[in-house]
Amino acid sequence: LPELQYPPRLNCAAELLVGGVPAHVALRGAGGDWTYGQLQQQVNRIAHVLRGQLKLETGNRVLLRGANTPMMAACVLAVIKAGLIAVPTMPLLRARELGAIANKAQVNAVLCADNLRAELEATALPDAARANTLWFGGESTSLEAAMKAQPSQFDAVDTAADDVCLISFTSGTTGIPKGTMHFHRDVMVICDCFPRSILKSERSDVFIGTPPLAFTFGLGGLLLFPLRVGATAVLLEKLTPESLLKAIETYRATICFTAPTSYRQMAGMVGQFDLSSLKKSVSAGEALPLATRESWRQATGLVMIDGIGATELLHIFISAADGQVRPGATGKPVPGYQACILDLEGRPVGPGVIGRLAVKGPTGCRYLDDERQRDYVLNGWNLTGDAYEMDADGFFYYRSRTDDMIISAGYNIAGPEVEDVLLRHPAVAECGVIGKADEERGQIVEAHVVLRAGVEASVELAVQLQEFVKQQIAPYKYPRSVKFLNVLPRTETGKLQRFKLRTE
Ligand code: 3SK
Repeated sequence: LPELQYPPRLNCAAELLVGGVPAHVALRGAGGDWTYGQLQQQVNRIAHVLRGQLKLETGNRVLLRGANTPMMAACVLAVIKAGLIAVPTMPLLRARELGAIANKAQVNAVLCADNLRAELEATALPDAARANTLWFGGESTSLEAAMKAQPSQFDAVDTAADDVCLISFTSGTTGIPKGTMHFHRDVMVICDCFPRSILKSERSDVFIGTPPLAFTFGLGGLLLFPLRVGATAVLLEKLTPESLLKAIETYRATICFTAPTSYRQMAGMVGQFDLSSLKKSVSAGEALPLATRESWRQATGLVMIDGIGATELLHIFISAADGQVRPGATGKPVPGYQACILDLEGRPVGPGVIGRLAVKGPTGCRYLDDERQRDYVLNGWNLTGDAYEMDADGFFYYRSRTDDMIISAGYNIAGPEVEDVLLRHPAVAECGVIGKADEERGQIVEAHVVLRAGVEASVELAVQLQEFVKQQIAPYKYPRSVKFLNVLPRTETGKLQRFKLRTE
């Protein structure tokens, strides 16, 4: 088990920033490279602006907006090093959603990338936050201007290991945002669990990927984990599957973090790129279909490291790598965490029975002022909302979200199992499978399918897809209804919003 012992006074940003050799490159971005020494200085100058110019006080909250860039990373670290609480927000959020977050979190200041200015200006912010808004990343912006006059040394504010340093918002797959609070200790814990036991990252690694820093999957994978081992992180905006492959080649990246959909798309194009530097590919944010794992393996020779995490628990808590990977399973609890499967009454069930996943460990759910805390934590166990099954060897298999289990004519059908089959059909680019109310069967299986470029939707193709499913899994699981869409509704973090498919 990892040690996970931290001093009672701890500032996680300060702790992470001393991990790197000053001359070693910490961050690489479109605008150039920052060594650990330069990153430290930038962070210190921003911290001075926050405390000295904006007069923020320990525990104040700072809304952060920006795509993945070294400057955005420096802002997150500076807020925390200055004893304040970072409230990162997804770049694509609109004024309405931002206003709800800013008010719920009672933010006192905002650091916003210049290219996201319009939406922030349209947002109803608390008055103090409006007055304390600084812009960065543009031609002549107020944060960089203010930084020029600041010293490059800053003594980290003395915080307790269990002071909140991060409020991370999740809209989850249901659309109603919840703020999850995390301590300085929690940040160190996630750096010392998954990366040490499963990823086995080291100083020579170059991390790259797509999840936004505002999503804890990206914050960990593309900033905190690399800093903890003194490695390099590549932070790039607007990566597509193709430009991510190109960037892996250009930056000689060794570890990639992205979602299953992205791996699936990249698998079809890898031949055009030199990926010889890539050693590890981490998939999370959504369940990994076996078909995607296989096509990535065939295309690259790499065995993907799958993982399930949650904003509530900050990062990945079940995963596996190397010889521990069992096809179809997410893996085993990451050392430090425990997991079990509960029935509807909250009693543990044995191997082979589908139930609610419950997780306990060194991080856990602390919602900001939200009644849903009562539903998420039961006797110290976090109920993540996932339906899972465990085998006799302790491997955990994802079945569906608990509210996505389809019950049709008395059969329990997991939507992702049907999706996995459909994804193996050459015409299918993406799909989402849901239960649709039906008088006769209670629910029927309905598939929403996005076709590959150049494939025409037709009744004949729908029938072909139905037959394809019947041939591969129990015929009662086949989609009685097939709908063709141009695009699937997803959250900003890439999770499929099945509730939207139900109302289509
Ligand atoms: O929400 C998720 O799926 C997730 C995955 C990995 C790490 C962190 C998170 C929030």
